[in-house]
Formats: sequence, structure tokens, C-alpha cells
Amino acid sequence: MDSVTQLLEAARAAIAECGDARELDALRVQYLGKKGEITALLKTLGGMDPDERRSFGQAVNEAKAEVAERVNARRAEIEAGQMAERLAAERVDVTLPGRGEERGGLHPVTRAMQRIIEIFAHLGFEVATGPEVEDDYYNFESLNFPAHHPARAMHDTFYFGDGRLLRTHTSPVQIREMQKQGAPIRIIAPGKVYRSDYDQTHSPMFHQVEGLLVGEQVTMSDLKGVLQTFVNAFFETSLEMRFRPSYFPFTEPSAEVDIAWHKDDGSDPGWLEILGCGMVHPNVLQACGVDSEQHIGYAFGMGVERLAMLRYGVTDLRQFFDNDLQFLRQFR
Ligand code: 2U9
Repeated sequence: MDSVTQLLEAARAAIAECGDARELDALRVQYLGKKGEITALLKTLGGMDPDERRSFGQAVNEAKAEVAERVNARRAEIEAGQMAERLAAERVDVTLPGRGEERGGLHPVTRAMQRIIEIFAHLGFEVATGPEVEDDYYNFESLNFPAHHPARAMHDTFYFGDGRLLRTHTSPVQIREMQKQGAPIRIIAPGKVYRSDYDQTHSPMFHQVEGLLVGEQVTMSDLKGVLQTFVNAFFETSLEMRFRPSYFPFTEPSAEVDIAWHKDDGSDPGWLEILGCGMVHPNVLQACGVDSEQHIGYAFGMGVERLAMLRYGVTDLRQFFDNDLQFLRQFR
């Protein structure tokens, strides 16, 4: 009987002192396991006479029940303590102020693009789009670029090596559209274009809006009138504008368009090139199945980043592509 009492006292003390779930389990095995101390006492019952066996058996069974109950109670305490610790550590103060929300805004290039499209839409032009991956025929050949002509080199084309290329202008969209619709036609082609070029005023990807109008009685002064209307609307002021002779394979005659521009620094106004244009070359009309004896057209093209730089006073084109929020927030 003394051995039961001693064992029980030792077990009570050990369980009470134990503060760790794993140690507690070791104690459970030590006392109640198959090879445990209480189990060992029960195994001694066989060699006892019936009276002794009854009283000793009862004492051991009571001890067994008490140890089991104390282990369970202690386990519940330990778990409750752990939960309380976790709750304290992971406490969220729901009264703290939130991080706040900020209103976004359209990218300045997107805004300039939308402005350009809206102005030409008012002038009756429909928007046409097409693939950015093109081939030599649609990007060059149909646009009257002779094979091996230096004008191709001017475009610093990205080639895939399998005959495909990244379009260097949105003109292929208009070729495809003219092949589909024929004449008369009045479209603009906005979109991304690609040229292997990178500095303060050039980026390998930029945006263009090109325009094409083909009809039966179309003159270069119609073209000039439309472009004058456009620049006045885009810059929201009456601007002096001039055509300066130029060369593009796809237009003849061709012109670059300058506006009289007053810089912010108060210096004298100078001529600033803002777009290119011309009368569509007869070879281009023929490539689209349009009879160049009966039809005539004009075309123009502009770089959207360049117009956005002028309108918003941005001096380095690369700022448009840096994703610097301090820069972008100015346009919200
Ligand atoms: C077809 C026929 C003719 C589109 C044109 C320009 C002149 C032009 C430049 C402006 C700045 C390209 O982004 S830029 O470097 N573009 O000067 N583009 S005429 O002529 C076409 C287009 C399609 C079927």
C-alpha cells in the first residue's frame, strides 16, 4: 500500500509541475502506459491472496483513475495557456485606422491617345486596329518600301527570324482595312509600335495614331485643314502650322508638319515638328486593290508620346515608362 501512496504522491507532484504538453505525455506513458509504473503494480495482483488482491487492486485502480484525470486536467490547462499566449501574440487592434485608399488615374499616354481619338472621331474617322506581329509584306512591301531600300533601315525593325516582325508603324492596319473595305474609307489606326531605339526621345515601344482618308476628290488642302483642326483642338489654342516637304515611301508628296511653339522658358517661338503626312502613293492604293486612277487619298501619322510630352511638359520620354508614382500622380 505504501508503494501506491508513494507513487501517487510522486505522480501528483510531477503532473502539477509539468508545463509542457510533450512532457505531460511522457508522464502519462511513465505511469499509465503498457510498461508504466501503475500497469506494473497491477501485474503484481496475480501473486496475492484474494483479500489483499481486492484492497490492493482497488487502491491501484483508484490511483490509476486519479492519475489519468490529473493528466487530462493538466493537459487542458496547458492548452488553455498556449491558446491565451497565441491570442495575445496575434492580437489585432481593430480600432487602428486603415491604410487608406488612393484614387488611381489614367496614364498620360492613354489620356493623350484618348484625346486624339476623340478629336478624329468628331471629324468622322472610325477606329481600326490590327496585329502587332506583322510580316514584311504588310509592314513594308505593300507600303511601297522597295526591297533593300534604306528607308527600311530607318525603322530599326525587331525581327523574329521566321519572316515575322514587330510592326514599326500602324500603317499595316490601314492596308488590311483598305483591302477589306475598299474606297471610300476614313479611318484612324491607334496602337503600339516597336523600333529598336532608346534615348531621351525614343523608346523601343511607343504609340502611334495614323489616319487614312481615300475618296474621289481629296486634296492636300483637305489634309491641311483636318490637321490644323486637330492641332488646335489637341492643344486647345489656335496654333500657327506649316507643311515642310519631306519623304516617305508610302506618300507622295510628303510633308512634315511643324507648329509654332512657345517654350515655357520665355525664349522666342520656334518651329516644332509634331507629325508627318502626305498624299497616299498610287502604288499603295493598288496594293490594296483600290484603283489609283479613280481614287486619291491622304494619310498622316503621329507619335502619341511626343504629343503627350508637349501637352504635359514632360522632357524625358522615359518617364512615361518608369512607373514612378510621384510622376504619374501629377496626371490624375
Ligand atoms: C497607308 C498609307 C499611308 C501614314 C503616315 C507619316 C506620314 C509619319 C511618323 C510620325 C511620327 C511616324 O511615329 S512617327 O515616327 N509618321 O510621318 N505616317 S504619312 O501613312 C500611311 C499609312 C497607311 C495605307
